[in-house]
Amino acid sequence: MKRRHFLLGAAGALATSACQFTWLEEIKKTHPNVLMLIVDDLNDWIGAMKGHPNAKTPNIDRLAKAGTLFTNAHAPAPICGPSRASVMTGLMPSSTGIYGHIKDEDIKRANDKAAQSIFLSEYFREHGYYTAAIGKVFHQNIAKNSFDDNGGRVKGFGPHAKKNFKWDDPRTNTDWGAFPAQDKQMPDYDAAKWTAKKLNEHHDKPFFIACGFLRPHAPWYVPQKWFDMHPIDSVTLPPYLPNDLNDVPDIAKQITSHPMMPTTEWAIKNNEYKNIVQSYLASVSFVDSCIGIVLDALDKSVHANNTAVVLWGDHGYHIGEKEKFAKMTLWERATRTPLIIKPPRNDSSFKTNQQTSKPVSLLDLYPTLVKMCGLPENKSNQGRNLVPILKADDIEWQHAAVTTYGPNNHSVKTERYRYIRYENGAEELYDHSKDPNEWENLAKSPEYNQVKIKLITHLPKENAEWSPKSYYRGNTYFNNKTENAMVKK
Ligand SMILES: [Ca+2]
Ligand SMILES: [Ca+2]
Repeated sequence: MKRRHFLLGAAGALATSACQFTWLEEIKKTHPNVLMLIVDDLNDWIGAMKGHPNAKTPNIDRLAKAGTLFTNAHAPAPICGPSRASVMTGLMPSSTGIYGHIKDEDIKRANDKAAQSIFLSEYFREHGYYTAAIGKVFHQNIAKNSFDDNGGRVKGFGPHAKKNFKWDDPRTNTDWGAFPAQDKQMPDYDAAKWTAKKLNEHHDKPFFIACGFLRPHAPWYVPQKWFDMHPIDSVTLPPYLPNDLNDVPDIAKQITSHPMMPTTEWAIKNNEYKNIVQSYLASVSFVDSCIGIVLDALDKSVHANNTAVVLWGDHGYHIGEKEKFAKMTLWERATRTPLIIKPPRNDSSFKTNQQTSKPVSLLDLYPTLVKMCGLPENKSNQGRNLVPILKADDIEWQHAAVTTYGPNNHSVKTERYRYIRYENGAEELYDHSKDPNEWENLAKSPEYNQVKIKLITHLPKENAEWSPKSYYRGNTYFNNKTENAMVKK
């Protein structure tokens, strides 16, 4: 258990109570605190990313200015369970076989590779950090013993109206409307307050504190004042192309079929499209205010100068684009999510007020935070250390961001292109330099053959079998995958 004494070893015999404070200050210069903020189902509708002209997120925007905003960051998987498992284990879904949801306690039982993993928080704890978390960090909660202190998570996604307002299907949380009356009735508000309190405490070790917010995950219920911030008459609809799916392969339609969700045609016909856009914008503004509570607490605390802050959404979300209100696709709307890394203020080697369009993955968080905090590399990490980008954006970066949705269905995103290849060999290709909405599938155009050959080199070399511990039952394609994995078990 050499690792457990990593920081203590560095301090040597100095750790007497009289000089403990100075000792801790010294330790934190090379081993800063980490505050990790996770926002469920957050797409690029934040002010700093200009994903929607009506987005109002002053707190997330000020965090972005204080560090680096990755405008081309993508989830390892476009669905909560595998995306979070990937961030916390540092392993790709194509290595762990976690393609669908998974119970927290089953992550390390998914397959042999997953069993070897050390959760990000455990790695920090093993190297002398105090760790604490609240809310939705893993898919369900906070995996048992994965943090020293566990503030828990309320069941579900917050208070629910007695009767759904607009959409009522027991297979989904999807519904929208102004509810409940006050912010303090929302679990995200409590999570922010709990985290603020932790930041106000003295800690005798560097800390790693995580806070997992639920909004803008559906139901899009937040108090009326957040709807008032986005008056319905001022709401702009996102770019929408009817019949956009006419040029995608059948398998793309199969894996992205979500029969429990409203379709865009339904929303237009029932005059609900603007209401849904408004409720998602309101949910984002609400969660932004909770993030503000935490950031204000950090700013006022003794930890203000030696704490790195990282904010990420676990994947994006379609708000009507490509005929759906859903995540769970390999397209830009579902893979792209905000990633902000703010360095500790007392380390001037990092850039602030920087935006980068280099393609990166949330998988890169583990090795990046380990490096930022002066811990030894975890050799099993499959992501990339982003610290060189945090120090200068003009470096060479030949990498692509890979998103996986089901075994051997992958999307590769570079600065210019998105290439998708499904398990049956079907393909899509989009050129973002002229088609940021991914409307025109160029995969069959011969002039792009050379481009495709290059993009294919980024596909994962390993495609683990679907783990019998993982499950997703939402459409025929995934129902069959889940059932087959169970039978094989
Ligand atoms: Ca999610
Ligand atoms: Ca199309």
